[in-house]
Formats: sequence, structure tokens, C-alpha cells
Amino acid sequence: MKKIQTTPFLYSTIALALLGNKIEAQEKPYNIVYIMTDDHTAQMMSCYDTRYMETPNLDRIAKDGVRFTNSFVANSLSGPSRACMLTGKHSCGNKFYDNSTCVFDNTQLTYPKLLQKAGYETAVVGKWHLESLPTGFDFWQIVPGQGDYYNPRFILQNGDTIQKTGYITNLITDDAIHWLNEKRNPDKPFCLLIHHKAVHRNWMGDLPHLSLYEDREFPLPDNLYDTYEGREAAKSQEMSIAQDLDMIYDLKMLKPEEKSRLKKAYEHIIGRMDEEQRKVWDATYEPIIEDFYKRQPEGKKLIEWKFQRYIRDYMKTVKSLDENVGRVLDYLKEKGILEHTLVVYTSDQGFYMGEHGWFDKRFMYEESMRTPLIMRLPKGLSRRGDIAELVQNIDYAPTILDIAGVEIPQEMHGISMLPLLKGEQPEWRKSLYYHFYEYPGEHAVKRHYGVRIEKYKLIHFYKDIDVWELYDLEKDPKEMHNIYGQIGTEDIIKELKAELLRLQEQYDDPIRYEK
Ligand code: SGN
Ligand code: CA
Repeated sequence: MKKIQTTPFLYSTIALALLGNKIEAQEKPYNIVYIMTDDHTAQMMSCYDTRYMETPNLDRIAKDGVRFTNSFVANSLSGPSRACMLTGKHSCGNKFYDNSTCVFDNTQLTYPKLLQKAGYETAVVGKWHLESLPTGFDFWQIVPGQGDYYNPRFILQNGDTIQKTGYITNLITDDAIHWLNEKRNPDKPFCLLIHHKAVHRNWMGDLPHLSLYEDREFPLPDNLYDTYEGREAAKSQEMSIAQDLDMIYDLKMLKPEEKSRLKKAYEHIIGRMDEEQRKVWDATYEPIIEDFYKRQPEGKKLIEWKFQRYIRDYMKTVKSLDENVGRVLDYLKEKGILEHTLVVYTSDQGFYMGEHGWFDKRFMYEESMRTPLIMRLPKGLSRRGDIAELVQNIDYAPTILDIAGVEIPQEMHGISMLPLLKGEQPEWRKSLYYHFYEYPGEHAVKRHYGVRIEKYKLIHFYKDIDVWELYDLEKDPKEMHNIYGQIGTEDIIKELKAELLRLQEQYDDPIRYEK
């Protein structure tokens, strides 16, 4: 698809001075506040799904702006997703394939660098997870690796590491607001990236939220007990609620005489808390621990107990995120800049909340290939409500550049969503490409690539397996029936394989489907 070319934005003191009286008429370019969380899935946002929790502040963004109903990632894992977002390219283009072996080449072209060049002030705070340090930012302050929920460390721009007291979602938001308020140059347009650690495993809520949701029972997904019939690759994963959630690390059932694989890791994490924090923590979990070991549920009762525990802790972590997003929106409003700011809320990928019996992500199946995407639009961008076009995280960079009036480099794979935000009806892509690489790796999800169109999804698992899967997303939205090879699917398979190869060639992926 043709990229939308716009005149490069000439916002500089000189340009403004030369324009003289005309400056009144020329609007300052839009500010951008990009809020990205980790592992926050659309099922756990009330603007997408009302079964579980209320997220009133996130809902404000969607209500005043747009909600993408078909938003996807290119490789469902943190580092790779972040690299796709920054570069506007698939993993094969930015070369950050997985969390475990890659270091992001920070000399490559990213949208913050281009914004900076065009006169924007740029900043990023929070989780970075790309192994090399941020480039293209006037200000940055990041957490090392995954970061810690309590009393986390931060890497400063001068190379020092400091530790702060408190809860990470509050602290990252404090840094963001502090930068907006005290540090940035108010004469320049800005682009601020707020990257949260939350709601990543092991889902530790903030102290005021620890007692929330404990009296509630949540509906089980109807495929919690999936047996993966006809789906060989799904059988060998290690991300099941029943088998792989750690009783202590994930579910917090710490007891001196009980052992678990990740007990040490949990003791280390809660060892970061100070005495006061630990007191509140223990006051919440001790009665639950006592009750659990007294009742000792087994079989399905145990699985369902794990599901409820998992979902409650996840929700506590989301709660704090929602409140902190509210703080940022309130700040922008109070300062009178909200109407001139694009606010984006997204996650590095979706997540399983018990669907197929799982937690975690990685698979090209719907829950983890999807990612929430809502935007509050500045005055001048008139679209409201739902946008159903197929969009992907490689589109973020071109969209932000386009909104800022900066030319989109031809080398980017993504396309600008700006026409959609303006309420236009551009001709849009009909298919998305996906490629997951981290295997062998944690959670044992096999390597795979595939293509998704509105109605179908074709996946090829490869490396130490050679398995194709085909889903009819209209008839089987939960992807329980692999119909690859069934009579009557010949034509659609042929069509999708041709499309897959076309995409692999277009994005120059060296790992390709061979006929
Ligand atoms: C950690 C988690 C995994 C998770 C990866 C990747 N294990 O390794 O469960 O899949 O991060 O997540 S933990 O024992 O350290 O919690 S990602 O979002 O950063 O890609
Ligand atoms: Ca993640």
C-alpha cells in the first residue's frame, strides 16, 4: 500500500520567526503521549470486555477517542514488540527476534529519532527491555530488564543506577509527570513514552489495592479445559494454569515448609519490600495461605482456585495502572494541553486469561496476537468510536510520524493510520504477517509464522516440528478446530499460502515458506 507522504514539519524558532504574523494561524504540532503497558490484554479493560473489571480511566480514552477492534502485534513478546513499534518494521527488519539472545541495534532508524530531528522534545520512562540503551530521546529513565514491582531500581541517563521507594506504576508515572512539568521545554512539541512494567508476571498489586476482588468469583473461560485436539504445537507449551503457574512465585502461597521451583525468586522479590510494605502484604496473603493449605483443593477445584487467584492478582495490578493513566490525563487537562495531544494506550501484546487453559502469550492465536489499542485524539482529528481495520504494532511509528507531519521513511513496513483517525475511508490492507522466534525458550512455544485475514488464519509451526494450522475465525473464533487439510479447504489454503509468501517477500523475511 502506498504510504501517505506529508510535507516535513518545519517547526523551529527560525521557521516561526520567518512566518511572522502567520504564526497565529499555524497550529503548533500535536504532542504525543504514548502509554504502553506490559502483558495487559483487552479482556481486562472494560472498554473492550465487561466480564471482569472496571477500568474507568482507560475507558475515558476510548470514549473521547477511538477503539481499535482489530489491533495486533507482529511477534507476541516484549523486546520484539518494542523493537517493531520503534522501528515500524517486522522482527526480520529490525533484527530483534527474541528476549533471550538479541541486543537491539540502537543505531537504527526509529520514530523518536525522526521526531527529535523535526524539532520535537522526546522522552521515555519505565520498562525498556531492549538490552542496549535508549537513543533518540532527550530524556530517559528506565528500569533494568523487567524491573521490580516494589522499591525498583532505575538506570539514569548519566549511567548511575538508583533505587526508589514505592510501587513501580506510581513511580514511573511520577517520573513522567515530573518531566512534563519541570523538565521539558514548553516551547517545543513533545513526545513522551510511558512504558509500564505492570502488568507483567508475577502480578503484584500496590498496597492499597491488595484487598480488592478477593470476595469475587470470576467466570471461567469455556475453553479452560482445552485438550488441544488436532493442535500438536499447543500440546507441548509450558504455560498452563494447571501445570506451570508456580504455587509460590505466581500464586503467593508462601509457607516455610512448602517448596516450589520459583520459591527462591519469590523470596527475593518480596525481600525488596520494607517492613511496612511487607506488613500490609502479609496481612492480605496470610489468611488466604492459611485457608488454602487447610482446604487443600485438588483436581478441577485446584485448577479453578488457581484461575481465580491468578485473575484477582492480575486485576489488582491493572487497577493501579488505570488510576495512574487517570493521573496523566488529569495532568494534561489541568495544564490545558490535552486537546492538543494524541494519547495512545496500548500493550506490548495480549495475554491469556485462562483461555486454552493458559497464562502468557507468544502464540499467534487471537488472545496474544491481539493487543489493546485506544487513542484519545487531539482537536482536529474527528474520528470517534470503533475502527475495525486490521492494524499492527509496526503501524505505530508511521502513524506518529504522520501525525507530527514528518515524512515516513520508505523502509518502514508499517502504514500510517492517520487517514483512519481523520475519518477517511482509505483502501486498507487485507492481511497481517506474524512471526514468533523464541524457541527453545521459556514456556516452550514452538517457532511459527503465519498470515491472518479477516476470516481466516493460517499458521506454520517449524524448526523441530512441521505442522500447519488453519482456523475459520468466523465459525471458530476461539480457535479450537484446526481445519487444515480438511476437504473443502484446498482453495483457501492455496490462497493463504500465496499471501503468506507474498508477505514474506515484501518484508524480506529470510525464513520463508517453501512450496
Ligand atoms: C519472564 C517471565 C515469563 C515471560 C517472559 C517474557 N518469567 O521471563 O513468564 O514469558 O518474562 O515476558 S518470570 O519467571 O521471570 O516471571 S515479556 O513480556 O517480557 O516478553
Ligand atoms: Ca510483555
